[in-house]
Amino acid sequence: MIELFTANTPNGKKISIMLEEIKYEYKVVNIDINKGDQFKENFIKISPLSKIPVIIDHERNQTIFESGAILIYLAEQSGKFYDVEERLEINQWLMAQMGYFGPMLGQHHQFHHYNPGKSKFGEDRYFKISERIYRELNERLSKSKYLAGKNYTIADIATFPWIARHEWHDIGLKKFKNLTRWYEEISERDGVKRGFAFMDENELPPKP
Ligand SMILES: N[C@@H](CCC(=O)N[C@@H](CS)C(=O)NCC(=O)O)C(=O)O
Repeated sequence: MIELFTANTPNGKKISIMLEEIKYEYKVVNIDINKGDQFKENFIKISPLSKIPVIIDHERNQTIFESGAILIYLAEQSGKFYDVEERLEINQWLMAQMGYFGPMLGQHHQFHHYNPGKSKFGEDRYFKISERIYRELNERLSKSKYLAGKNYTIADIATFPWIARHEWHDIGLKKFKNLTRWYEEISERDGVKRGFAFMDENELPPKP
């Protein structure tokens, strides 16, 4: 059994979606990051950077933090969404999500959604970067069905919950035809729907 320490955020949803996709049994432990649960001593023991998500795989007595590392672990364990022959391509798109799409869109959330009016520089900078990410993903998806090629992989699972915050981004997902095609298709997957609703049974990926 997997114990998933998490919150209802894009990084959290990457792992609930993956666990639903591979049909693993798991139990959710809610970490309230707004109240500071991530800084509690017991949590830091399993999450040295005080961040969700973290999993404990009780069968293998293994604790893993960092969502990209968790996705790779679950993909290797299950043999799904991380084909050996496609691994180099998958790794590149997964790392791009971890080091670029997620952190930049996360800053856009901070300036544009949570704290508008506090910093024009921050708002403009991350709006432009987010728009650029939409353009770049749209371009990639004009040549490739999924991010890493013809198959749905953990690179898509990592990126999807971030694009699912498109209403916060205010960029206009629909203007990006290929990204919208990819987004709509992934939104319809049963595992994605279940993983999206892991903390709120009525939550669905928002329509483009
Ligand atoms: N690179 C990390 C980022 C995780 C992350 O930023 N988690 C946020 C919530 S989405 C968090 O736990 N923030 C609490 C904090 O940093 O105090 C990953 O992908 O796992």
